Amino acid sequence: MTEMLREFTQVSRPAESVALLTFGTENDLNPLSIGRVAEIVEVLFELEREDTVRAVVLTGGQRAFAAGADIGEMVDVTVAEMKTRNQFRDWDRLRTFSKPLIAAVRGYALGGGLELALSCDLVVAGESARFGFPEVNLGLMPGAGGTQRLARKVGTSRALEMLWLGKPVDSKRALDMGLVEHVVADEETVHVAIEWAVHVAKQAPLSVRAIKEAVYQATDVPLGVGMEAERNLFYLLFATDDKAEGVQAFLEKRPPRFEGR
Ligand code: CO8
Repeated sequence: MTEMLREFTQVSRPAESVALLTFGTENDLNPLSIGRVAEIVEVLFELEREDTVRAVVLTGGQRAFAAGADIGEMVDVTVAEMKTRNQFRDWDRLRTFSKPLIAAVRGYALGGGLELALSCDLVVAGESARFGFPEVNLGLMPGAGGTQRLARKVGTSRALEMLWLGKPVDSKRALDMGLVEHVVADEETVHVAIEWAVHVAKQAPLSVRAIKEAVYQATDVPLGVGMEAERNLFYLLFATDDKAEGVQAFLEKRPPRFEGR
């Protein structure tokens, strides 16, 4: 059921507590202009504010998830203009999205398109998916976190291989190098991502959120600091109704009913 329609994005509810945000069109390359990224991020934060949404799937089209930034917006632009434009404000905001965000990628995920996929917590890829950072071919480099997230996810050498060669990798190689979590037939991609979202959405929301926060600390801070953060989040969960319900349900051998409190 479609609930809100905008220029570039569309939201539906394929299952209870799960929202599917589809952007672009099936057969377009879906280049990400600044306005398009702003729209995606704005819609995501509308979903962040909705209590009934516990997990979100983000997908593009069949030909492309997104083939990168809109190159047309980068012609004859000075450093000063780029800085004034401050297009990365939306990307920084995206980093604070607290609910589980799962990308379902078919076709090209290049440049800014791959950065968008890497901004998601998990990536389910269709067999047709092609992942790459071709910026080097334009005399550029990623600017929306691509070098950082890629290196964290696949290691520095594989990151350099992708970034320096500027050639896309197929879905099988992407799976082998840990760039994506799962590869399925194209027609199953969104469905499988939704299944994962449904599963996560059934878990205790405050646990899910705390786990996300703790896991991202793992790549940001020294081990001792990360462990302390984990412990504080662990203690905090003892203050939740969901922890009481989860433990009680286990003892009573029944499924838990988590309310996110
Ligand atoms: N931006 C604008 N237009 C594009 C883009 C793009 N990223 N990609 C393709 N197009 C246009 C082409 O110019 C062409 O236009 P026209 O029909 O007017 O000639 C049309 O789309 C179709 O393209 P092709 O004929 O090339 O289609 P193919 O199917 O032969 O090839 C490819 C598809 C492989 C995707 C090819 O188009 C390609 O290599 N595109 C460029 C991909 C690229 O370089 N992406 C990186 C862009 S830079 C970037 O993302 C930096 C990120 C910085 C911050 C993040 C911001 C979002």
